[in-house]
Parts: sequence; C-alpha cells; structure tokens
Amino acid sequence: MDSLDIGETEISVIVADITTLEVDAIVNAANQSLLGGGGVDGAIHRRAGPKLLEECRALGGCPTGEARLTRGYELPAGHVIHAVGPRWKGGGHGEAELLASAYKHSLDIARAEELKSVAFPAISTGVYGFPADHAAEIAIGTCAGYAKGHPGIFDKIILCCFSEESAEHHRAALAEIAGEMGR
Ligand code: AR6
Repeated sequence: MDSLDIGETEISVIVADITTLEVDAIVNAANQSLLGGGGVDGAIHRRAGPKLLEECRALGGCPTGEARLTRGYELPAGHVIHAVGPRWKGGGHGEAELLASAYKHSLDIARAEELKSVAFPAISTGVYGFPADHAAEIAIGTCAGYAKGHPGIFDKIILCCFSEESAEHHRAALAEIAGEMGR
C-alpha cells in the first residue's frame, strides 16, 4: 500500500532522493552536533549550500529524540527539520521510544510553523543501524497516530525511502495500519 488518507492528511510512501522534493519541509536524519555528516545529512547540506551550515552552527546542537528547524536555502523545500534519531545499540536502550520521539518532535515543529507538507527519510536506518522493518513500523505508526490526533493540520506526510527494500517495509507497515482502521 503506497498511501493512506487519515482525516485530511495523505500519508504516502515513495522512493526518491529527498533533496529533490518540493514540500514545505524535508526532515534531515542529523546527529547531535547538527553540523552535517554523511548519508542524507550530507546530501541535504550539499544541495542547500553553505548557508544551511551557518544557520545550524547557531543552533548549538540537538539532543537525540528531538528536532530543530532551519530554512531550506537552495533546496526546493522551504525548510529543513533536523531530527536526531538514536543509534541502534541492540534495542534495550530506549531506541524505539527515541525514534518515535524524533518523528513526533519533527511533526510538532511543522505543526507550530503551519507547514502543511512534510517529507521524512528513514531516520536511523543507515549509519545508525536501526533495523529497517522495525524503524518503518515506528515511522508509519507515529505519523499515522499524529495525523489521527491532529486532524486537518497536514495535507501530506511523505515517507521518502532511498531503496525499494526500505519502501517495502514502509508499505507493509501502512497496510497494517489500514487493516487496523478497517480499510
Ligand atoms: N534521500 C532520501 N533518503 C536517503 C538519502 C537521500 N538523498 N540518502 C540516504 N538516504 P543515514 P542515520 C537514506 O545514514 O542512520 C549522518 O552522517 C538511507 O538510505 O543518512 O539516521 C548523520 O550526520 C537510510 O535509509 O542516517 C548522522 O551522523 C536513511 O536515509 C548519521 O548519519 C538514513 O540513513 C545519522 O544516521
């Protein structure tokens, strides 16, 4: 299942480079320093240009499970929400809760700023080693729960996967939620 409408919010799963998306905000899978890195973080900073790093420096970092907002600069997206997911350490260190918190915090920021379309990468599933299937359940479950709890806030929440395999995990999680909702 590629998309599900919850209230007025469409939750969808796509395979794309998140730096190409024309949305109100893309979410970055950042680290606590907010000073850039590899993976999607590196790609976002490259495309946004040096002013993004300048704005990030002024933020003074971000704890795991939280997020911070900047402008998008040269990106087609208007804003970047820099979320810090957990490193996977076997599952017994609050990783699931911290990952859910990173999604929820990002959506709280988007809601506060009245950003209507938000795209997420699969936070923590690259360098940070979070198992992709478990992370997808948390990503989809948190976004769907948020859309249900805050009707009319978002037009679109996009889970922007970088591989077909990652997308399959997110589609399966979306189908499960749809089933629970009787759709
Ligand atoms: N568009 C969408 N998804 C992407 C892109 C892209 N352009 N590039 C990679 N991905 P990762 P993490 C996917 O490693 O695990 C950085 O160094 C990728 O395939 O970017 O949260 C930060 O600075 C994977 O599915 O982030 C941190 O230090 C997902 O994005 C650390 O890595 C996340 O992979 C964060 O690690």
